[in-house]
Amino acid sequence: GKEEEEPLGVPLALPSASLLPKDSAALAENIGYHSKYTAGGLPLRFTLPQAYQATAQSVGERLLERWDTTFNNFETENPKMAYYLSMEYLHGRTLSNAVNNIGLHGEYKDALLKFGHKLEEVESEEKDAGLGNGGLGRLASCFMDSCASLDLPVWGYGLRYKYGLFKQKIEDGLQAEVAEDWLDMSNPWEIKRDLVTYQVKFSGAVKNGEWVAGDEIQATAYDLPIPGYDTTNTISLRLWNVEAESGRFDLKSFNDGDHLSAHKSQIKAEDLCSVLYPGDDSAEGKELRLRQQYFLCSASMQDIVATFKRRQTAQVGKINWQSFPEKVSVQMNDTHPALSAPELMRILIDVEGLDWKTAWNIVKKTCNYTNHTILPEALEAWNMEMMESLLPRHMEIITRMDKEFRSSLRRSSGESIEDFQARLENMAILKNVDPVTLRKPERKASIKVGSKLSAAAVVAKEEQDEAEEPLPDPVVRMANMSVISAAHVNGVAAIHTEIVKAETFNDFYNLWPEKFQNKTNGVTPRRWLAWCNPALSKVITKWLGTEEWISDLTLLKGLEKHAEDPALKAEWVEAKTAMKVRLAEYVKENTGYDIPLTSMFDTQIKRIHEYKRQLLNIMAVAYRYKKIKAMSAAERKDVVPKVVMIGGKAFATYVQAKRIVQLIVAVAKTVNNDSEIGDLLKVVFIPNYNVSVAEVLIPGTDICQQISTAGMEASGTSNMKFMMNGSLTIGTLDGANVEIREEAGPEHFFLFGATEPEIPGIREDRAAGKFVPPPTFAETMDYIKSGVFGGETFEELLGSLEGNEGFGRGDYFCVGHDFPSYVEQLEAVDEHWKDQDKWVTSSIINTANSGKFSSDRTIDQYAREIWGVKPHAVPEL
Ligand code: NBG
Repeated sequence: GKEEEEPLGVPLALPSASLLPKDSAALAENIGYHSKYTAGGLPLRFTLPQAYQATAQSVGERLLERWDTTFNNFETENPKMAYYLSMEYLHGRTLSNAVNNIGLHGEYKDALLKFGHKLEEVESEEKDAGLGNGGLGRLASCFMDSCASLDLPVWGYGLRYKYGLFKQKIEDGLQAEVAEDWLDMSNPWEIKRDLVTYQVKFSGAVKNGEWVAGDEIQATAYDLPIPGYDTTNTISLRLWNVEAESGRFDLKSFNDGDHLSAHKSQIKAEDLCSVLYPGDDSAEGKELRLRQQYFLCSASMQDIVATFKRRQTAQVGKINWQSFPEKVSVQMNDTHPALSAPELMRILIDVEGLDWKTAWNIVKKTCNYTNHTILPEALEAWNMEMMESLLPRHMEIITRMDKEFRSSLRRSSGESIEDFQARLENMAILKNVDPVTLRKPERKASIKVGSKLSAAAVVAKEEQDEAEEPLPDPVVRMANMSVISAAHVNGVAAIHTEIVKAETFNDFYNLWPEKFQNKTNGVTPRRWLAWCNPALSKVITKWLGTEEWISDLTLLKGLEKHAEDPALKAEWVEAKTAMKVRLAEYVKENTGYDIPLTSMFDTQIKRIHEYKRQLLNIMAVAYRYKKIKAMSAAERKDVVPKVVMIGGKAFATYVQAKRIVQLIVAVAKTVNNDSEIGDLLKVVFIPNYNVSVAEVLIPGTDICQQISTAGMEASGTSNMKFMMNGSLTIGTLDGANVEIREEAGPEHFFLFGATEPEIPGIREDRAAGKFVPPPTFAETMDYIKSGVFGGETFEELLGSLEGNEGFGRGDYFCVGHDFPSYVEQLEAVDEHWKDQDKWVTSSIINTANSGKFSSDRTIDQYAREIWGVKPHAVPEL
């Protein structure tokens, strides 16, 4: 890296105490200074955007001070570090979280009031950093918060996409996507490190053992400070960016007058970081995506190695490579950063001169892999030819890894040769290759030139060749490579880990049972309870008599003994109502719909996906609507008034998901404008669901929907956020629902649907034509098809639920099967709601038992059981 070549400069002694004042008067002065000198915008005005920029600058300085202290401490004390590599971070907004985490919320609030601004309004000016698709990216951000708060020496690495996840609009009842240029206002939180740059090579060829690249791109580090709660410890999320470099500008073409191509190579390079790949639980096999993945892995691994060498040299005086795994642990967030392993091999062998065996021993003690999905379509497999042309040296390394793995595998006693070969082919890294050469297999015996076959025989042979299926392309299976090169492999909820062990990676589990662990996901209680739900937080703190729960969420358990106390219940309802008011205002402003506060607020928010079954939800809504319409006025008095809210983005090319959005929007329009129904039922599609929208929706929700087909949702994390905020859950036995129900107690959870072991049988019956649609389900299908919802018949959408094959899958997600038990449990929810006293107790009990789902617990387990890193508190400033 360039960093090594630059003179490091004279060390800057850091003051041991903070230089920056923190009282509100000084903060106001500081904000005034920044609005004049650094915030730009309109000269001598103090508009909201300007107030945001100035406040961000002021907070940013305070973070920088902490960040420097933390970095300096890690640099001089050289603790073992864990590095979290992720292609996605769904960071959301920074300002509100930062002022709260560093304990200056009140001070900044007062300071801004001096300018006539409300802190919440200033905070709302910030655009969400949406550098992720869904749960996987948000999990990474929650993990960063917990690592910092637990004083752990951890850094995150990712990419600085120019365009994050698209903005969703609803136009003419359909989803439309708009590019999200989140950096257009400049990002006041990032610190560009001009001296931290690395060259990342692509293409070319390996000549005499040396990789001569065809193309080189420079990665530049941008650091986002991640402040821990109630600690000085402020860690880094380092995002790599491709900068326009003078080196890439082709001066010769420019001088020759070919201005466009002079610019071209520059543009091509910058393209690398321009977009976040869409996809949550789906893989997109595009070359640009592979380039991005390698860019992340290469820049990060070079940085990690450089840091190791620098610290070892300074502390120990020499570099002992054997100690690398004692100083470094790498966590690969799904298979997207799987190239970390071969990249570390390349650096250790080609750059540092280690032999294969030594390097491999280091790599397999250093890397760890988290699996986040068992959906086969999401398991990445890269075309070998493409990989070879883009990363020729890595393809060599991967082939050798595969070869050694294959030859290390032994037949187990009683295993037939055929079974052994099948197992080997299932576990190997390379697929569709000749098992001996590990290359694309040659077609067997074609007709040799000059052979003595009759003309008829030649024709017959040619016909036969044509009829044969073309040989499938060899691919590199990233999941297999990850398992083979990782010290530890983990799933993200108990049931998911069991499936991983028993199915997805069963052969690996039998071979290396000690590698496999479960790490049930968690969410940060700071953003997802303490900061997003000020009303409930106040009540919790009052009744527990301490704020300690914010850093030790298990303390919430102390609420349970008051769950029947009328005084707590009254305060609980008041807090919930305040959050429902805030939510209703949001809905009014963003959709125009009025929603009645006394209704039950029922919410489903997540990416739109068939397995998440928003279709099941909206079909039950249609059924409810039909039923209410058929009721007499007297019967209607008994109906529980309900507001059903659904939010989420559909992958732009996922047609079926977009049709689901269309149906929800259509149902909403019809139901909400039906005067006969009035306030008994309201349906809202919440547009542009993202982190900051979730912060409003979750605290205001009474019941949340976690209704995926059993076995398909690895964990889910919104379910945990809802539980913390006192929402009840209706759900299947899937992902973290299983553990949520265990913690809350089954009487405070509404369970329905087939269980995971039952699903294959249900699908088989279906395919065998044995499925009889339940009458309520068939009736609802017909009702929707009749065109009640805006004249549309939704044939193609509903067709996927029909027949043995349907439009492809024949109700693969078992919507029809689960419909009756779902409707039954929705009725149980209504009954529970009618007894408000009982409901509020259930709500308190849910919050009280949500302690397990803090990401502090999850991260503590990663630190102890996978990374081997210890808390390393930085001295107070
Ligand atoms: C998602 C799962 C969720 C899980 C998150 C975080 C991917 C590939 N997986 O169920 O679908 O909560 O990961 O672990 O995005």
